[in-house]
Amino acid sequence: RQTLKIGLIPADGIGKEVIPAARAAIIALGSDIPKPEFIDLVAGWECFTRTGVALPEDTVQILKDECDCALFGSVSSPSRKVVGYSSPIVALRKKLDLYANIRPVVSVAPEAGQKPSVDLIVVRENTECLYVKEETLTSGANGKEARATRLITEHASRRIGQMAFELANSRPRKHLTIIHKSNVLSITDGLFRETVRAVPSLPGIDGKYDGVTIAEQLVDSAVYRLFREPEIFDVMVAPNLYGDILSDAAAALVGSLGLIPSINAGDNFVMGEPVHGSAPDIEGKGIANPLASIRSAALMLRHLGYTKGADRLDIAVDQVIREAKFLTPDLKGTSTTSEVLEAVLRKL
Ligand code: NAD
Ligand code: K
Ligand code: MN
Repeated sequence: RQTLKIGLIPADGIGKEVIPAARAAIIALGSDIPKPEFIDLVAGWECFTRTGVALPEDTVQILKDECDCALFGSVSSPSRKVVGYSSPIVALRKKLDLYANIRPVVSVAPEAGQKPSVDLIVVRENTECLYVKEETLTSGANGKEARATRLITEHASRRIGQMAFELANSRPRKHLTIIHKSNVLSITDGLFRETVRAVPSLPGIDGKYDGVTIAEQLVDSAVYRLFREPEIFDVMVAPNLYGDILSDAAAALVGSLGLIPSINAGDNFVMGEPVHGSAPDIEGKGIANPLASIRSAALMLRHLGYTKGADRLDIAVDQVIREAKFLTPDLKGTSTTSEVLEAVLRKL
C-alpha cells in the first residue's frame, strides 16, 4: 500500500477536540506507515440538528468505497426520544458490520518494562443485544408499559466468541472469561454462553485453542471482582450492553475514561474510537484528554498490521503518562489537550 486513506468522523463535543490530536500523531509517524490521506466526514447530533440526518448516506458510502479505515470521535445522543434521530455510531457499527468492539484496559507501570497491574481486554459484541433498539410503549391496566427486545443470535455470539478466543490465544496468559447473566436470562444469555463455549470444538479449529483456559463470571459479580482483583482477568467476552458497562468500569481502574481506546472491527473494515462519549461537562474548554484517541489510532494501525507505527504511538503515550508532566485535569494535571499532544509529538 502506498497510501492509507483514513476517514475522520469527529462527530460531537470533545470528539472535535481529540480526533485532530490523533490525526497529528498519525502524521508524525512519517515513513513508518503508508502516507496517510485523511477524508473528513460528518455525522452526529449537531449534523442532525443542522441537516435532519444524523448519519448521511454519503458518509457511509465514502467509508465503504474509499477508506481503508476510520477514526470516530464521540456523539452527543440525547437522553429523550427525538423523532427521526438515531445514534450514528450504533448505526455505523451495524452498517459496516463491525461486529467486535475491542477495548484494552492497561495501566502504565511506573518503570518501562515492568508488568502493568491491570492488563485486560474487553471484547464486546457490537451489533445486537439491547442495541437492536426495538422498543415499544403501550398502556396497560396500571399505566404505561415499555418493552425492549434483546436479541442474541448464535451467529453473532459465535463470531465474537471466535474473535475472543483468537485474542486470548495470542496473549501470554491465554485466559478467557465469558460474561453473562444466564442464571436469570437462561435463554438469551444461555445461548451466548453455550455458543462461545463451543468455539474450541468448531470444525476446523483442530485443537488450536487447547491452551486457552476458560472461566465464566456473572456480570454483576464480574464488576465486583474487577474492582477487587483486576489481575484475575485477561480477555473478557460479553454481550453488547454488559461489555459497554464493564469497559467504562474498568477505565476507573486506570485513572480515566480519557485513556481507554477501542476498535470497532469487522472482517473487512476497522474503525478506531475512544471509549468515552462527547463529555458535555468539559466540551469547548480545550482540556479533553487526547490519549484515548491516540491509542485508538495505534490499535487501528496494529489491526491493519502496522505494528511499528502502533508501537511508537503506544510507547510515546506511555512515556507522557509515566513522566506526569503534561496531563489533563482528568488525570489530576493542569495541561490542555494541545499541550498533551505536543508532549506526545516530542516523544515521537
Ligand atoms: P462521557 O464519556 O462523555 O463522560 C463521562 C465523564 O468522563 C465526564 O465527566 C467526562 O468529562 C469524562 N471524560 C470522558 N472523556 C474524557 C476525556 N477524553 N478527557 C477528560 N475527561 C473525559 O459519558 P456521558 O457523560 O455519560 O455521555 C455524554 C454524551 O456522550 C451523551 O450524549 C452520550 O450519549 C454520549 N456517548 C457517546 C458515546 C460514543 O460516541 N460512542 C459513548 C458514550 C457516551
Ligand atoms: K466514543
Ligand atoms: Mn459506553
